[in-house]
Amino acid sequence: MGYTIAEKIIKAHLVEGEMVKGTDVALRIDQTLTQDATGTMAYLEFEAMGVPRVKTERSVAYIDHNTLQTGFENADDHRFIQSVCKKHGIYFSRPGNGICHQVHLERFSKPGKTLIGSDSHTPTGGGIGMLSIGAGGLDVAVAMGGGAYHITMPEMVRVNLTGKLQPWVSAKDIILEVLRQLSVKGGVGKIIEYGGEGVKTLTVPERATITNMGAELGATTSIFPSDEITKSFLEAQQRAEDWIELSADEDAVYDKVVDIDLSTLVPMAACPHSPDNIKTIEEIGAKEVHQVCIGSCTNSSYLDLMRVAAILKDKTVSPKVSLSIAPGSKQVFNMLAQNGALADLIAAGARILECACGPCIGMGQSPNSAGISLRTFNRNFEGRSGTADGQIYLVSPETAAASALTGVFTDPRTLGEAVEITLPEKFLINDNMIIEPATEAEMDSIEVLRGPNIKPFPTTEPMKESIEASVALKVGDNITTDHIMPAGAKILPLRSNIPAISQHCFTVCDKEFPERAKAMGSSIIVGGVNYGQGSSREHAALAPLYLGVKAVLVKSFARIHRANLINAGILPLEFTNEADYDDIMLGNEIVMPDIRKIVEEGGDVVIENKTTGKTITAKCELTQRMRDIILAGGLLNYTKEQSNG
Ligand code: MIC
Ligand code: SF4
Repeated sequence: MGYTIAEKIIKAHLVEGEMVKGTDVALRIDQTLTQDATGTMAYLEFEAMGVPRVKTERSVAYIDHNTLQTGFENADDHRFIQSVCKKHGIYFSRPGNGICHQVHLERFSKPGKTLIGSDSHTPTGGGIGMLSIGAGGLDVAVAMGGGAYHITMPEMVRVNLTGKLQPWVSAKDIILEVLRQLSVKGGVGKIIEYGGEGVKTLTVPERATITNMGAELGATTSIFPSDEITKSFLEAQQRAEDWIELSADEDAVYDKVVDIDLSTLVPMAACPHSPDNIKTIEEIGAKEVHQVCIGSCTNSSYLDLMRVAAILKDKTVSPKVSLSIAPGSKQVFNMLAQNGALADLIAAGARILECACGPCIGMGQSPNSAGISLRTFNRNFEGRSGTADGQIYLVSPETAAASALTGVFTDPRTLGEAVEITLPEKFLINDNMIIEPATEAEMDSIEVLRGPNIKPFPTTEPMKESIEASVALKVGDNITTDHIMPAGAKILPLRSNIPAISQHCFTVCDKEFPERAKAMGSSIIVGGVNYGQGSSREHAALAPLYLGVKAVLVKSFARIHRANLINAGILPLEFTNEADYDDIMLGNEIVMPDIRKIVEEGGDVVIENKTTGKTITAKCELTQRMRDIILAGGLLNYTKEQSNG
């Protein structure tokens, strides 16, 4: 039996377990990446582990999320990360150098290698044939220390691409079609692999748009083969030596196959408030548009922005629209500046932002109230833009640019002859914004610089014999990490300060939650299906932990968030019988007798509801390692226990 692309990489990196679906496998990690919003915590955790120098082939820290610097907090975080990197062997990408996934793709990604990153869009690297997985900061810290990364061996889905995209239809429309077919939970527990003749029609940045937004499927990761197209991209980045060929065996076995004929696709949008709420631009009709934002790790490559510049050239943005553009990296920005495309964007009236996440994470550019905003981004969760009633549509750069000109939803196919942009034979290479770490001889003399906003990682205790708690919150289906731990310009600066950030936990759903949970002392949260979808932010577990949450009881979980709960020592429970969700209410007092023993030995968890008198059971399917982590009170305690023997 042959192997899929992902199986080949997993096999070559397997340090524990066997490639049996649904079982725990531990992988050797070649590269890690962090960004600043999750990075401070990850490096505090790394420091707490006491490893002097990273043991990976390449670890890189990016500053791209918190670049507004409305107070001292972000700048302090940047300084802290820069000094930690210098000391411990990590490359540091300075603010202004670009969005982590775009820069990593350009400068560091390697086909056939493994990468974990403390950001859910790390799978962008799958566009170059790298097994790239989003994880919590603590998992990344452990990997930097040389520890393996554990995942449940996923199922394999093949997306078979045939044909060729019509003019004006874009890679974004391909992933929107996959989301339409599979939904935001369709990828949970799966790796999505792209194959078929249609793959040869897509460049690496286009493939990366698709794997990036595979995060919205809930997938473990997505991956493309590494072929001649990958080779020419790496050659153009002057990294020809990093290329290897990689493809699935003819007789590789997939659990599911999805067929997409590229020639049948049309321009689409993900409508408010979910990335899988797909309509064609034609179906939406000539609806008014108030704002257009082009950029983010999904669509800010050289190709994307050159196409936008060609559409906007010699025209003016509609007076009804505010158009902002954030190039994905300094490489892209610089190339646009040198070839004149930047001048075309400026002349058309685009508001040029720095190379960073910016509006994607609510750092500025919030739309007007009830404003309709077309964005080339990957997430349109309610409130994420910073405007509670903002209506966010996710579209391709072509649709975004066409609509910016007209002021209404515009199918780019109405623009006439398509613009032909090809990848350059040589990208502009200038890594002067990437700072190398100190040598081993110098590292001891480097001082780590901390600011007053940087508070230590919360301490946790080993699990108690039984849990007595109250229900502090009951929420519905598809709760995102933006509900649990909102971001945006006001809250993001508190990412290094768990006591302060926890005051904002779940406030978009229920303003009283933080105070109530604290007053209860020991509490649980009840939720529906796909709880915790979206970001990898471990703050969505650490803030509840700080507020006294002991367990989260839901119908089903999203992968990274579940792992983050376990890493924080919070028990992830799933209703054995989903109908029991209806009977458990806010304020109910519950007991989980002998919970420590159940976690140790396995089996269903018994939950006695003292308020209603009803007893229900919940599933707690954990691997042995996960059990040990929960019993120890989280991954940090567990890792320390392990290294103390
Ligand atoms: C996001 O897109 O939600 C983020 C901000 O990049 C997060 C990480 C974070 O919350 O810091 C992600 O996707 O993991
Ligand atoms: Fe940044 Fe947005 Fe990408 Fe997250 S999704 S890494 S916030 S650009």
